[in-house]
Parts: sequence; structure tokens; C-alpha cells
Amino acid sequence: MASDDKFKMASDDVKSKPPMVTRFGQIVIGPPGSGKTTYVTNMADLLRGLGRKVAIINLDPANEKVGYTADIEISDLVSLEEVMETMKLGPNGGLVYCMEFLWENISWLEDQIAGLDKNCYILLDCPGQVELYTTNDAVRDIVTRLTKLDIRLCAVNLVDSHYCSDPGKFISVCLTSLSTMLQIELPHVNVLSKVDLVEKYGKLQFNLDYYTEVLDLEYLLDCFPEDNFTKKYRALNEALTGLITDYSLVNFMPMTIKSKERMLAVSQQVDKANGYVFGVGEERNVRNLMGSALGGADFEWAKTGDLRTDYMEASGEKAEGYFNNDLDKVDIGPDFQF
Ligand SMILES: Nc1nc2c(ncn2[C@@H]2O[C@H](COP(=O)(O)OP(=O)(O)OP(=O)(O)O)[C@@H](O)[C@H]2O)c(=O)[nH]1
Ligand SMILES: [Mg+2]
Repeated sequence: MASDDKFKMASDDVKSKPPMVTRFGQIVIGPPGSGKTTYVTNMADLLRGLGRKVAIINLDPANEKVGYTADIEISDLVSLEEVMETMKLGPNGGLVYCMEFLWENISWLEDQIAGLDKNCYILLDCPGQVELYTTNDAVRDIVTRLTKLDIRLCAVNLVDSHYCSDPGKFISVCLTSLSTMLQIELPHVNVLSKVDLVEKYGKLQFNLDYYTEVLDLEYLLDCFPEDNFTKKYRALNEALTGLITDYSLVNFMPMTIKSKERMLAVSQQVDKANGYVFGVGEERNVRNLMGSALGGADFEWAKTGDLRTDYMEASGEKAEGYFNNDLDKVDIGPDFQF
């Protein structure tokens, strides 16, 4: 068991560090179970397959069984179990404490990152506590510090796509995503994850594009029952849709780890958002550059067409075989299917 001293905040020890090399990466955030760790595992495989050097940083001390080997592991700094026991906290409070502890000891993370290969692309896997991204300042302070060290991050916010089948829940996740974008202050890509399961809890009221573009949320209000019991709930949702629409910041990219095409589309969007496409003296090979550039126009013509055929329409017609492009040469995990 650790002594109280072990978890004493150490803000006084944080010294300013010399500037580090320019690096690019993604910080993967989102509610519990939205698929962050699975995404990090498969995104690392995909990017490595495209020729990038990837380093994974696990910032979730509650992660137990993960499909990747982390290059930097928060549990080497702080153990969730010990925090819960020593500080008499539950799992949620413990996790928030761990992230605050990491911020107070940010020099530890800086030293670890300084030890990584200078050409590596960084993937940060984060805990699923929503308050860490909407109200608590620790994650924002950590990423601000990393940005000052010229680590150019894009936040990838995963939201489980099954929320699309419930209008109230969808409005709520749009609001959480908006609030996360405003709080984290990073280039941001929102992703509807597990889109292969989008209709698991019922058929969607609208096309998938409706949910990815988040354009006319007020149509969702027609899906609420018109009775006295839910009148106030409907009025609340009306106010919220107005707020989300006024900001006009939230939209989503649909993604499933079962589709390399979709994962690549997300990585291309992220490459534009964090500036990776423009590069800074980083070693690049042709395949890697193709990975950043390829396909944008192809995906544009039917933003969700393949997903509708594969996972939503009852036609049962699945795309078979290979895509006859560079993706065929990329070897990634067994979860992928064509
Ligand atoms: N069908 C399907 N399942 C997925 C996909 N992505 C993740 N999952 C499953 O969703 C579950 C949760 O995934 P995780 O990667 O652990 O989610 P997480 O966000 O890291 O969870 P926490 O760390 O607990 O917040 C696992 O059973 C995954 O196998 C997907 O694209 N499709
Ligand atoms: Mg996880």
C-alpha cells in the first residue's frame, strides 16, 4: 500500500523543459466503451501498415486488457488501485485524480516522450470519464502543455453510433461533443464509432447522413411524443438543438474498425486537422504520403453509401474481395473484414 506522500501533488517539481522535436498525433477521447482502445489498436496497425512509425501512450490507468503494447504507460507513474485505496476514492474519482496527478507531474510525461523515436506519430489512449473532457481542466492543461512542446495533436472524439437510434440521446451526445470541443481547444474530429452496429437497437428515423452532418436537428423533435408528460422534455431538447445548431461546429465521421476504408478516411481527416499532411522535416515514404492524400474525393461521392449497404440495408449485399487500391497491401488486425 502506498503512503499518502506518494500521491502528494507535485506542481512545484514541474520545471520548464527545452523544446522537443515536432511531432504529430491523435488524442483519442470519448465516453466509456465508445471504442477508444480498440480504435487506437487498429489505427496503429493501419498507420504502421502505411509505413508510419507509431508510438502508443496509454493514459488510462483503468485499461487492463488492451490489444497493443504501450510505449508509455501511465500506470508506471500512478496506479489507480493505489489511488483508490490511499485516497479513499471510487473508480471515477480515482481516475480523475490520476489525470490531475499526471498534470501535476507533467515533466514525467515530457521525459517519456522525449525518449521516443523522433519520427514517431503519437496515439494517446484516454480514460472514458466524460467530465475529463467537459468540465475538468487536467486533460486540457496536459494537451496545452504538449502543444507548447510542438506536439501537434488532433482530438478524436468517439461517440457510439447506437445513440442515433434515440433522438434524445443523439441530441445529448451532440451537446457533449460540442462542450468537449470548446473545452479541449484542439483541432477536433468527431467520430460515430461502431457504425456496423448502428441499427442494433432499431431502424434509424433518417438516413445516416442526417446524423453525420448534424444539419437540421429540429426534425428530431418530431420524433418526441406530443403529450403533457413529455412536453417539458421536448421543450428542453428544442432549446438544446437551437444551441447546437447556432454553434454549427458538430459533425461526425462514421467509422467501424471493420472497415479499413473508413479508418483511413478518419486518419486523412485527422492528418489535415493536425497539419501532418504539411509535414515538418519528418521522414516520409511514398506509401505513407499516399495514405494521407489518397481517397478523399472517392469518399466524398457517397459519404455513407457503403455503410448503408453493408450494415443498414436488409439487402445483405456485402462488398466482397479487395478494393484494388493501396489498401490491399496493408496488413492489419483480424477484426477487419472486407
Ligand atoms: N462491432 C464493433 N465493436 C467495436 C468497435 N470498436 C470497438 N468495439 C467493441 O466495443 C467494446 C468497447 O471497446 P473499447 O475499445 O474497450 O472501448 P473504450 O472506449 O476504450 O472503453 P473504456 O476505456 O472503458 O472507456 C469492445 O467490446 C470492442 O470490441 C467497432 O467498430 N465495431
Ligand atoms: Mg479503453
